[in-house]
Amino acid sequence: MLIKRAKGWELPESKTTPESHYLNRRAMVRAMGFGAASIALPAQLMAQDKSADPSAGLYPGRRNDRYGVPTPMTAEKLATTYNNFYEFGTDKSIWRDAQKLEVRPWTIKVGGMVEKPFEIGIDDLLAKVQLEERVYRHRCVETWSMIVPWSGFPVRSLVELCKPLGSAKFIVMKTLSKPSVMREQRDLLYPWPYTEGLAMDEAMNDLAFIATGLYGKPMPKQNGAPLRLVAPWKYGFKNVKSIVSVEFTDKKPKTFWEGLQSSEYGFWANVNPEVAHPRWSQATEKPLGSDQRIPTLLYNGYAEFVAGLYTDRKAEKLFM
Ligand SMILES: Nc1nc2c(c(=O)[nH]1)N[C@H]1C(S)=C(S)[C@@H](COP(=O)(O)O)O[C@H]1N2
Ligand SMILES: [Mo]
Repeated sequence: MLIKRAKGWELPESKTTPESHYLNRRAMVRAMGFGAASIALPAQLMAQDKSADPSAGLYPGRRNDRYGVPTPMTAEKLATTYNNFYEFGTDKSIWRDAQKLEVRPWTIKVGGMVEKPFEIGIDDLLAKVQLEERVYRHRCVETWSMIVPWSGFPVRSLVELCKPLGSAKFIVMKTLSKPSVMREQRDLLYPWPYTEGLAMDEAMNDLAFIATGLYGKPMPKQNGAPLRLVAPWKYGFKNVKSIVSVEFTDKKPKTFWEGLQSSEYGFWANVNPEVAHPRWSQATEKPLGSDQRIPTLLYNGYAEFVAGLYTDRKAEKLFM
């Protein structure tokens, strides 16, 4: 997203090749404090790794096909090693650094225009919702795309738990602030913390999802553990990761990317192949792992579910 390095989104595919499983395993072994000898015991390691996350047994959620099951699914290895998570760095290969993020205990603060502000731990939240799995398209504004199975629950379930006032018009979500681990947060040129939001009717739409898992497992840290937004009809930057704050307001929030470059990134950010980014076309996209570009679809292929949200908003910049 390329403020400092205008051509970063054009990285040749050779530079975006994912790390091998071998490296992945090594990082895990190191993280767990075992020596090289343990590499011979992957099954045992996997077992220990699972028990390390108290929510591991909840995954995968039960598959919900109502919004389609797009294909082909992106390889797990690619989706978990090619990431945008600027808190850890501005290139795509932050997955190793992101392992330093501690996701337990994890508390989400609920406030703003609600009946009563409160805090809730991630495992208490997971106990209050019904997890399901949805296979969604993801379209980054930089023109790469993927299709992945998220586990999680509708944003609507979160809203209902939060009990916003009837006068609330937007839900705003923010990422953790932790410059000691999220090193890029020391760069004060960025309007940290990463902030995103939805209008209330968007948040209540069936498609709007809070993902807590990916590929049938708890959310990898690099993908936004322990919970992140997924609004698949919008450009990927709406999908704020590692959420610690949920607020309700009657004023349109200023989002992270708007704060950085409001001429290029807006609040609505709905996918539209006919509306170019000021610096590049949005007509096509490159699925991760593919050499071929494919046409991009209006609302990223979800028009039948969401187009109605915008019929009375024609005056807004809906597609940036
Ligand atoms: N906190 C935070 N959330 C974020 C980002 C980020 O840099 N920081 N990048 C966004 C962008 S641009 C995209 S495309 C997606 C990428 O999600 P993925 O790494 O799981 O594919 O996360 C979004 N959420
Ligand atoms: Mo993105």
